[in-house]
Amino acid sequence: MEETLSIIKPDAMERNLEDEIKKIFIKNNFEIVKEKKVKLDKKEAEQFYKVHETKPFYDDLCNYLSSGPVLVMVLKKENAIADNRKIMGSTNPQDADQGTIRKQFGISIDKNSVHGSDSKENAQKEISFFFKD
Ligand code: IDP
Ligand code: MG
Repeated sequence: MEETLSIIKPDAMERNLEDEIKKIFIKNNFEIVKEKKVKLDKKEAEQFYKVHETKPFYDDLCNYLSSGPVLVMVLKKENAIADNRKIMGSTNPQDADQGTIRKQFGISIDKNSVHGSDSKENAQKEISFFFKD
């Protein structure tokens, strides 16, 4: 069994899509083992997205992630990290496959509704960033 971190981002929270998105995870055999609704401040968003600090979109990204509440979840199943990335779809919703969360709900490359860890190492880091027990 593997765990990954998922975040329902502010654009999806604003549109009250959290239950609909959670149902997609459950239907795809993920167990939601932990969840909490949080509002990050800018500093926390900067820490979370530190891997992107040299990117031109970093500041906008951190402003956006800290712009409203998000739902943070630990999802568990076999191959959770890769399988979550698969059902999320490509970063840019325009490029995402039919049936993916980003295709269905994403508005733009920045407002793409969900985050998912991209590797074992980052999953561990991201889970402990939000759930320190
Ligand atoms: P991912 O979320 O699919 O893993 P990353 O490359 O890790 O994509 O980028 C993190 C987040 O930064 C993306 O989800 C998206 O919200 C934002 N982002 C990525 N590339 C761009 C861009 O070119 N312009 C604006 N925002 C971007
Ligand atoms: Mg990423």
